[in-house]
Amino acid sequence: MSQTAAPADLLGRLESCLGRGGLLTNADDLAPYAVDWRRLFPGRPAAVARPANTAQVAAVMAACHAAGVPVVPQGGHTGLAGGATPDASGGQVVLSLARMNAIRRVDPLGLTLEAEAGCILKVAQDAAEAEGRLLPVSLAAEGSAMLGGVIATNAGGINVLRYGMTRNLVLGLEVVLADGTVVDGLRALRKDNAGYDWKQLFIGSEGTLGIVTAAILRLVPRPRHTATALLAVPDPAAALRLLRAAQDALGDTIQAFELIAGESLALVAEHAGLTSPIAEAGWTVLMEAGSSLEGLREAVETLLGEVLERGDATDGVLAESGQQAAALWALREHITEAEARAGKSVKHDVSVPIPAIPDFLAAAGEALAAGAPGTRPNIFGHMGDGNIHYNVIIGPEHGSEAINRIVHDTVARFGGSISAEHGIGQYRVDELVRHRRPEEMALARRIKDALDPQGLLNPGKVLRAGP
Ligand code: 2HG
Ligand code: ZN
Repeated sequence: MSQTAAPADLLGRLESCLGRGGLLTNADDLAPYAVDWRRLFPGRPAAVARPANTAQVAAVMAACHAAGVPVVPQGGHTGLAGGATPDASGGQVVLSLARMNAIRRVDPLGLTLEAEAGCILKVAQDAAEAEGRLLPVSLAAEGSAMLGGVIATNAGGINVLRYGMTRNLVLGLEVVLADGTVVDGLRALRKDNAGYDWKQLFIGSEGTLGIVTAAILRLVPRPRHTATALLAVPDPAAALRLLRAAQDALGDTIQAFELIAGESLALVAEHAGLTSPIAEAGWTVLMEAGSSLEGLREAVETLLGEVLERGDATDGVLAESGQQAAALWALREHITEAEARAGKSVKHDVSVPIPAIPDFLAAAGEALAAGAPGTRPNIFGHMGDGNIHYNVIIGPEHGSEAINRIVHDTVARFGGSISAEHGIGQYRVDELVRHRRPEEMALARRIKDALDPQGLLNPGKVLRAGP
């Protein structure tokens, strides 16, 4: 639906249900909600609704539904696919969940945390930590990302190989539907096989099927010991041999296994001023294991000795303290920012079956060199999950669509996905159509039509706008 302005009586109605400060309409106030942090997806909201509780979200949705006005839900604004910004019509209402930020309960024995959608991920992590527990969703944007967005995008991050995607951590969910109906599924149950597990529909739907207002998340016992190591490896195949050896030696204590290209560390050195403590290498692995049992460090030391001996790693450092571990992670966490400073880049958040990673990387490199000479790949990601951020820094002569196609077509050859963790947003809508089977797209459309028959929920995200 492409309206050009929200009707004035709708804005009056929203103001009366949200109270003073709950509705923003003047241009200066709207500006921060109009564009994503990378400033790639600018839009123009008609207004920004800032409800303070679920009843107000329901009232906003009911009013917009009655007026036929689209709603774009927004959390911490840290997404990379333009999923939370309005279009430029001036006819969409942004629904910010930022005021709904309460942590309602942490249960250290039942291992659950209940919080509202606007709660910042880091705040929720800290609340779990205060009880000796771990909320195991960890990503670079955790200081700003909000739980509602983390759930709506089924966020991934660095600990997926041990704990799964956000989807695996949501026990209960409360959502508001397009017409304002509140569906309360806030059950703190590990096992709940009663009927359809409908919450899974909303997790990862990027606000196109309903608004996440609160959730109960699964916590885990916080491992008492952590071992973090940075290793130089000769090539991605050696990194996979290292992964296999780490799986054999450390089992599921491995909680992060990140691959970083030499070029990525060079960008971090150049643009963020952080340098790696180990010798320059074509590829680097940052791995971390955690356990409450004694002997973890010794097991990691033995593993490192063996892989260095075999030549699967050529240099390495095992952090001696939490501070050193944080310094190793800082190298990884600054890649996105360093890339942004290096110029224009085209992001690819792809996954392939783990054993195929070396061949995929070689094939993508060849395809880019042939199809888009002069581009500079910035390759890093969650190798332990098969998820590579195959970003490409481009010059003015390069077109981003052509580069998307080159990388995504290579991904398709290896049976991969065009989005492992960032989602589709508006950025990948057309590529999704190219890469998913028509039956899968038709099924998605039937689900969308059933839950949002007027197409008012975040139109143009995930699926093309309109019927
Ligand atoms: C990460 O793994 C994030 O750091 C961001 O998913 C990736 O900047 C990117 O492309
Ligand atoms: Zn990532």
